[in-house]
Amino acid sequence: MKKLLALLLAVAMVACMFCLASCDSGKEPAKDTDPATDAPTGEVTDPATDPATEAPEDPDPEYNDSYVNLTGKVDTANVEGAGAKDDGSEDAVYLFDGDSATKWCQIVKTEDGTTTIQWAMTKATKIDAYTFTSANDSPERFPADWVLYGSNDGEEWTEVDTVEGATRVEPFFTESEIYECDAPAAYTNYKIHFTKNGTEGTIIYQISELTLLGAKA
Ligand SMILES: [Ca+2]
Ligand SMILES: [Ca+2]
Repeated sequence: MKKLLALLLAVAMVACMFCLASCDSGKEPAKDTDPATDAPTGEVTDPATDPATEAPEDPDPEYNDSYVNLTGKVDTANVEGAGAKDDGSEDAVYLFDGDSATKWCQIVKTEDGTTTIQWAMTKATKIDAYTFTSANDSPERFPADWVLYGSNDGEEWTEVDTVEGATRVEPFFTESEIYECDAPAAYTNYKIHFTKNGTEGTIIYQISELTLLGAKA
């Protein structure tokens, strides 16, 4: 009987040691798959959620009936229009990044309260229409009056479109109606002279996206 008890005790001890060992080894893989360390890395490198992979030249389904999105043909190295921030984080180039979370925001200090943004296309491109997207705050900064010009030498400019009394676009991050150009033609350079925003006395203009559209043939 004593022998049997001793044997049972020995078996129990071995089983217990085995259990401890396997619990221990079970902890190791858990450290490697810790979501706190792995998840953020996965998000940053996930191509599906990286804004840089969202090519703006892809036709936007919203315009499929009449237009294709030509914003990807903007030469982003040749966009002029300083923003309000010294670090350049609100410059006009952010109108063309396909991200409504970034914006062009300019505090106008000219006497007549007007300001101009300018950009080049990678090649002469006919812009038939365009939209503005509102930004993340302050809807009163949305422009009301402007003139769009085109040029092929950067010196002689031709009026392409004039808008007066545009409807302020709300809520935040919302795309405007489609503004159709009065006199579209192929140009390598474009500029917009903003002459008035939506609120008397406001000297700040802001838009998050400028989407350029070409009519379908
Ligand atoms: Ca943007
Ligand atoms: Ca028009």
